[in-house]
Amino acid sequence: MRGGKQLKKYKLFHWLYNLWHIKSLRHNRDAYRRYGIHKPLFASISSKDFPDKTSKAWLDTDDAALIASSREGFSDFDPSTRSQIGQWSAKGYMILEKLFSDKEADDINAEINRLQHSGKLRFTNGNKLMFANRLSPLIHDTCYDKRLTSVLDFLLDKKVVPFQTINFIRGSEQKAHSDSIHMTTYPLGYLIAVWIALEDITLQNGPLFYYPGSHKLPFLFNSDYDNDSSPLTLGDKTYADYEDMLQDILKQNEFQAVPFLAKKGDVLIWHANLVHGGMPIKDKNATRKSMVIHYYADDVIKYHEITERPSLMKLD
Ligand SMILES: O=C(O)CCC(=O)C(=O)O
Repeated sequence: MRGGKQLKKYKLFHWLYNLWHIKSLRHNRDAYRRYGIHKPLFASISSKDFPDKTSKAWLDTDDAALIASSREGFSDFDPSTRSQIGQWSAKGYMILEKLFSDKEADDINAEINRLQHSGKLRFTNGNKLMFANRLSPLIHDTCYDKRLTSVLDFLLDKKVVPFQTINFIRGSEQKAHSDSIHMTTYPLGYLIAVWIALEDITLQNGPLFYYPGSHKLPFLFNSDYDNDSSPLTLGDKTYADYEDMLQDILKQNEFQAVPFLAKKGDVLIWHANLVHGGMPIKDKNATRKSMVIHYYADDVIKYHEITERPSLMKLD
């Protein structure tokens, strides 16, 4: 194991890093008070600190088909969006076709290209271009685009704030996972993600896939795969152990993976616990330009279950 990785096992390393970035943790202050968490903002935090393990989002505790249409703002959406909001509780995703024009997608692609060439944006974690929203007013403004946030705010019945953007030039080929173990909230259910196709997607260029209905599976935590931490160190399981556990759960259920064969400008919105990933790339030369935006609800506790770190939010 490399030195950096080894160091990250120790919670002390995270506490010092968090103290250094304490301003970016202030977003949790009111929520800690509201939910009775008596810990310093820089301390480790995990599901062990919270009493319950199920979503409290309104469309998870009740059925959107029954309750959404009577909520203020519902009639402002177009018929397709209204119908898909009604199916949110059952499906855990929705698709907004051609939400972005070709020109808007091209402008984002040109911006990402420019940021890469200037050296400001580099691949990390394999083939991810992270946090372009912190570098570019165009990407930043895209995260706050009302066409997106009006739907997201409605789905969570809370104001959303972007946590991160991830741009891909090629398919991720990422194995099935739920975002909730990466970006976790208390109460649960208050993460939501948007995936924007920045070019046409085919089976050749490694589409995103998702399992409709899988958001109803139990939320998974470190304790579910023996990855519990000690007071000073994180658990010793690997991310592959999490992926294997989820594969086993998927096998025991009837879910069918669906590829998102999007047209440029189409958007997929997914639930905090919807299982998804990236399909294999068949044409190794093909690009698959896309952008993910992960949002949290503004007023909940935001953290990362796997690493037990509170989320660092650069709010503006
Ligand atoms: O775009 C992809 O292939 C995967 C993206 C993803 O899984 C994520 O951002 O959570």
